[in-house]
Amino acid sequence: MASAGVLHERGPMHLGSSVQSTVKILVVGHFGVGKTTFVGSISEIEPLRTEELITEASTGVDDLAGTPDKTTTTVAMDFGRLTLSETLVLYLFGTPGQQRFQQLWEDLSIGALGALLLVDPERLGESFPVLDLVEQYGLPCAVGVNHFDGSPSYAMDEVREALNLPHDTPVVPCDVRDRKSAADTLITLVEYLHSRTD
Ligand SMILES: Nc1nc2c(ncn2[C@@H]2O[C@H](COP(=O)(O)OP(=O)(O)OP(=O)(O)O)[C@@H](O)[C@H]2O)c(=O)[nH]1
Ligand SMILES: [Mg+2]
Repeated sequence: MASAGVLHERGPMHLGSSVQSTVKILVVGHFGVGKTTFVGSISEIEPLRTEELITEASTGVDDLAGTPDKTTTTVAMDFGRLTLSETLVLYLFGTPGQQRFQQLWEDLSIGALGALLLVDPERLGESFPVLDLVEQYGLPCAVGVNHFDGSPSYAMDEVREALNLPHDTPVVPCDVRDRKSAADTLITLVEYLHSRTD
């Protein structure tokens, strides 16, 4: 199975000749939960970002309370790549978090095998519209609980219960800024996807 021990330094890298499977994964979550940070932390190629400055037009639309230092937002997608083993490569597509870009899910979800749902335990309520989309597009998902500095820590089962998740949905702690943590979270998702095909 996959292992985070193969994390490569970032750079221009071609796919190895031993690669047998490429898997498309969506990285989803509400506004400002850390999707772009996650893809940037983990990608072995220079990540593609589509960030625009948050302008006054978003006043009253985007809730900046949880991330007051945030100045940009994703307007189309993030893209990155992670080689998980000699034979398995993940292509990561981060979705925009703002509800007004929801129609992009239609295209982004095509061919995706599953989704990593990032949640902020302090703003769990904002995850429900995203969970609805995950369900609508039929994406099996694992949940990464992004622990922001200074926020209290929560038991994973509390998060599972609050989000009303099925008992077999993996719920794991995750620091989106940390490459190893991000890789471990993706491995949890891949193992879950694999277990569903057994
Ligand atoms: N202090 C702190 N900041 C964090 C942590 N995790 C994420 N952040 C910050 O939270 C913000 C998250 O921003 P993004 O990664 O752009 O979030 P996003 O989900 O892509 O946002 P949208 O695309 O606008 O929906 C960034 O400013 C991160 O540096 C954390 O654990 N602690
Ligand atoms: Mg983003």
